[in-house]
Amino acid sequence: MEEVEKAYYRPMPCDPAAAGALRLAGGGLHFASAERITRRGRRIVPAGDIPPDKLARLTAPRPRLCGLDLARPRLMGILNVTPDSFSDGGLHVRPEDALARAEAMRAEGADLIDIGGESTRPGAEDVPEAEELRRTIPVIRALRAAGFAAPISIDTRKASVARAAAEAGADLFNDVSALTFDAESLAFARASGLPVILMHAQGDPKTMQADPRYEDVLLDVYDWLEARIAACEAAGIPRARLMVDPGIGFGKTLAHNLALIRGLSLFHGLGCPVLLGVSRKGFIGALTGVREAGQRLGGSVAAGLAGLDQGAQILRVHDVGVTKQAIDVWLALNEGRT
Ligand code: HH2
Repeated sequence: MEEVEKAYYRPMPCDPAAAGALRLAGGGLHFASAERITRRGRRIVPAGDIPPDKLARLTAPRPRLCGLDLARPRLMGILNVTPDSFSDGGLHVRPEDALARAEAMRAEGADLIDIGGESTRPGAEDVPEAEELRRTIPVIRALRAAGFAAPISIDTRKASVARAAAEAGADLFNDVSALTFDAESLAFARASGLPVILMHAQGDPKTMQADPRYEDVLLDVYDWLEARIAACEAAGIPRARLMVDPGIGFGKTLAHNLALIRGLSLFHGLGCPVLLGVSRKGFIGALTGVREAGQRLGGSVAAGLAGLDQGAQILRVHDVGVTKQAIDVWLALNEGRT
């Protein structure tokens, strides 16, 4: 019997008044057609041609995340408490500085804060567990002690760090290894009940940019995330608790990163909220020649809005205030769509 080729459907956002327009993931964007993609080619089909189970995944409203309605875009402010992160390393190492930064991002419009104690920039070395705990936990404790009310996510690949962070008051587990780095992570994620961000990466930070290769980056990343969701479900973590992220810059060339951003709406087919992290990243430097990460604001905003055009529910950013301003204008221009 001839093997049936797997088909993927990328919803193509359109005017809400278009004939047959459906809401994308219960949010403000609509689609009336989709790109039907196989490993042999692509063609555009009406939304009515999408198989019902796949259409249901694309249209179902996403559950609230830590109380946040994901029908409109949300901002995750980055707080790296590391000496060596690629753009904000060393700035917020003391808990009082981290606290001030978190409060400032909140005031600028961050809906949640992502705290990381290990740089995962290309070439970064692993950080020992004790050191990562020492960097992150006092900051989370200080934030909660100060009455910081927004959700906090812990950006870590280690179950022990995620556990201690949750005990200190973190609400979300953001794992750039999608629960593959630490054998304990699946079990911890299940038992804790925390929402989890599953991010795609090829290889580990030390070597991931050496020579990344894919057959078709968009479809390969989709398949990988789909398999990670299946592994989570098999371990007792419901899909309703998961978010997905294509992992811009994690084992990807410039062409790979661009293909993932252009095709981002494909990932709604996984039935989970989509998070995009483009802020200040190397691909912006590669495109523009801007070497200083802190000077990549224009490119970060442009790439972030491209993600919103594809229905991304969460943007992970360093520059909260300016991105919030851009989102507010984007929302007004899309009025009736959002
Ligand atoms: N990017 C970085 C770290 N964590 N988490 C998710 N879910 N998505 C991302 O794109 C992502 C992430 C890398 O950026 P940054 O935290 O700014 O730098 P560093 O790893 O050097 O601390």
